[in-house]
Amino acid sequence: MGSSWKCRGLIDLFSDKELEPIIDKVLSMRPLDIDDGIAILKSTNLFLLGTLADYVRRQTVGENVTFAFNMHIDYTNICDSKCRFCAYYREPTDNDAYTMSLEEILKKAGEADKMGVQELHIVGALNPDLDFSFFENMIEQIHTFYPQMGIKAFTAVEIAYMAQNEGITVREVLKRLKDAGLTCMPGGGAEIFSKRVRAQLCPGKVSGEQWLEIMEEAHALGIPTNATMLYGHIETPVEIVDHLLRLRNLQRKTRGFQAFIPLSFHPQNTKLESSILEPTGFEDLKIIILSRLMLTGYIDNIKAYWIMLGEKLAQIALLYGANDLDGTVIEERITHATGTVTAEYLPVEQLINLIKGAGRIPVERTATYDVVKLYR
Ligand code: V47
Repeated sequence: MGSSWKCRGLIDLFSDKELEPIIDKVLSMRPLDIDDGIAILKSTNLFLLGTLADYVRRQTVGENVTFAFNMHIDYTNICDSKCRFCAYYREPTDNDAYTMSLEEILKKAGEADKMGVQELHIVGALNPDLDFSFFENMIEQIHTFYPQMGIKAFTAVEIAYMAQNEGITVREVLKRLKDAGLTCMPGGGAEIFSKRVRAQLCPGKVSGEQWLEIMEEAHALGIPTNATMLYGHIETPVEIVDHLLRLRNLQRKTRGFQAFIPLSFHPQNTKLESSILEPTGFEDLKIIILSRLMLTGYIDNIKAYWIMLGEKLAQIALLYGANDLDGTVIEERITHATGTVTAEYLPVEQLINLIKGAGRIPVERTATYDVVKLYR
């Protein structure tokens, strides 16, 4: 019996007339459209949808769950953008405003190297006092001293800001960073592409269209990138599905996205604290399911980011479509600024335990998803 028939049998257990067209499309590997995405978001049949997402995950990436031994270097919290969903940014005059020097950053990279870190995740904020040579030197020196470490650095938003401040093109910025040793780019700053949402939450940031153009430019230069989506604030179901479809359209053209990371909103310590409750576990799992089902055939790696989901829900997300668990995440500051109660970092043994506990095979990966080590 084929595996889609076995899946069909399970699905019949949770029978749901409204989801029949989606079930048919998924089992025959046809792409879902905007109405399918909205129907998934409106449905409460979590077991059925989870079974479908898990089926698709098995067909596309198998039983391995990748994780990175990674360290975050959040080089500054002084930011011109002042997004309403952010708890991390500071004014230059705030007591806890900071900017790391190149020496401090190199010291951290050295510590990371000693620990066996494979991926440095370097992001910060839009700090007008930092000029392009700071970023170029940072990447160049880390790459020179620690050439074996993957450098995943700077969101599309930071890239646009560097280009604007330096008076050069985005392409020139990306090219010079790649020449300096940049391996790939994180997917931050995507938020939700909707103009309506961006006007209310982050009017100082590049538009959704500009974010996508910068990623297209990076992909054209051979820089792989990730993509994110911040959900659980003022966005509508249509805006969520539209975000995923726009990513799919670009991926069809470039094939440059290596992973998709849904980011669950944490309102604490932000301007939205008093008006918005954080997403429930049910919503978090639905977004993981939706991501797997909408992006199948386009972006294979769906990341469960335990810093935002919590370790236990991130583990369960592995049964609902996720295949990548991020990561050891040493020294993350952006989400921790919301007062989140997740651990400071997870040792490799704990990641392996979570993955094995979900019945899957842990695989340590590089920043570009090559296998470092398989833990049977
Ligand atoms: O761009 C900001 C989001 C992003 C909050 O590419 C918030 O591998 C929730 O992009 N609650 C930064 N989210 C994190 C990020 C990321 C994380 C892990 C892996 C990768 C990757 C990328 O965090 C920001 C923004 O979208 N964010 N504030 C908040 N209060």
